[in-house]
Amino acid sequence: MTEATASAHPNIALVKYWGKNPDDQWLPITPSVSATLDTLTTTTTVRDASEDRVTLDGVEVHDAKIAHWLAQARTKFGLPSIAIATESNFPASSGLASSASGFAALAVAANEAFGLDLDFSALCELARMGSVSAGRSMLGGFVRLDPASNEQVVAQLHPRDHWPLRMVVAVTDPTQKRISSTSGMARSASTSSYYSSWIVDTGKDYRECIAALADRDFPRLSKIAESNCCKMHALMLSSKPPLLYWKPGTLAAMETVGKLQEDGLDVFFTIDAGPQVKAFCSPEVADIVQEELQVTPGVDHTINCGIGDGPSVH
Ligand code: 2P0
Repeated sequence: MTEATASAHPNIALVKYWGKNPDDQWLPITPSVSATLDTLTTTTTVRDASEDRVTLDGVEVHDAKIAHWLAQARTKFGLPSIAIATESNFPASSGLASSASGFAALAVAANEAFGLDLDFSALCELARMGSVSAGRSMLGGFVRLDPASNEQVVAQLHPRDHWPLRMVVAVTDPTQKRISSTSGMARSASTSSYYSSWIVDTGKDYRECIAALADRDFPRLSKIAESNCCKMHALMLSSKPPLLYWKPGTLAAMETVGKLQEDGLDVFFTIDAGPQVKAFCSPEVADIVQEELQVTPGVDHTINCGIGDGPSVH
């Protein structure tokens, strides 16, 4: 039997991706920068089968996103019928980037199981065919995804030991979001009058973020990451009908981060297409950030992560 297992971690964007290239659904319209996490992990086993089957956390499902990926991957890379069994140690589809770790693990496992022998660029493409952000989980540390790059679209900016930041996730609602990122960003592109400004601003934020990371300049990174995140949520809110991913606990956790900043702590927030708040901070203050977020009203629980590595084959 042909079988392989691979693991990958989610990544959290410091400069966000929200919008596809209209001519290439596997490429974003803007560049983005992320940090790959440790602790949160998706592990996926693939093997050949008489028909496609998908099991998520032990339950057989029909997952439209995986079915779409299979159809694309079959056409482009000649995948046979496969059984996919995938498990994550964190909630799926709730703004914790489970599709990024999921499709990164799936691409690596499929490449291994079926001897596709893809180079890094093709392997990233296979991951991006599931979710664009999965391309960023193909590497550890600090990663950029630049659709206009003359070199690799996905590249590592720095390995994880360049800057051992921590990230505390304040989980305010672990249930699945109602509007997927794919449909949300299509709505923003077609209905928001802010969309063209978002594209221009994100290009600037991308360059600023890369400079802040290179210098390990926390105040500069904090300012650009919070600003870019808030611009993405303004874009979401300006879509018609509006996209509101926040819960009351999301705002309360943002306030907690703001109070900790006033106390002089190196911490900033970022929020994705879901209600969880991610607080990046220096390692010295991670425990106090976690304690304060844990007692914030509306926060269900917290998870404390470091910067992690790229995918691994078992
Ligand atoms: C990001 N997000 O840069 C942004 C911020 C969500 C908000 O990448 O349509 O699951 O599958 O390419 O990759 C989530 O979008 O979307 C995402 P598709 P994906 O992290």
